[in-house]
Amino acid sequence: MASFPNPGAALSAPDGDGDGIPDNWELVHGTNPDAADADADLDEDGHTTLEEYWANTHPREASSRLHLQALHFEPMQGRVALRFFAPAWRSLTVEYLDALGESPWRTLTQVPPGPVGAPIEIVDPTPMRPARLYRLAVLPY
Ligand SMILES: [Ca+2]
Ligand SMILES: [Ca+2]
Ligand SMILES: [Ca+2]
Repeated sequence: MASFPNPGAALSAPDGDGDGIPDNWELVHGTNPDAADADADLDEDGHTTLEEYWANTHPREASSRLHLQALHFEPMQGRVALRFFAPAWRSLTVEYLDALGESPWRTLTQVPPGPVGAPIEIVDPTPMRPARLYRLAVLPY
């Protein structure tokens, strides 16, 4: 599960069509800076272009999307490993809940922004429970 907090008015780069995505990002990624098309999902990866901008993934490559894999390794003695691709220049937090409806989400770890996107694998130090929900949150930058 991935979530995308609204970066709101923090954006200062020019955004000619007012769709929340700066012109320069649209030009680099092949979307139209003159048409508000933030809701489009050009590569049909399940994420809108606005979500892809927040996650700094590519809106025209379906393999480029923010997603979280949970893995269970036997040698890890009941620990859960999480694998995801951290896009360049975005801060992420990995959060969890132990039951649906619990609140708020708790932080498992934070991933600081870096210049190069990189695959990340972390291990939840808590022994595996009957249920635990994880999500990736992209932080405003
Ligand atoms: Ca725009
Ligand atoms: Ca997409
Ligand atoms: Ca994509």
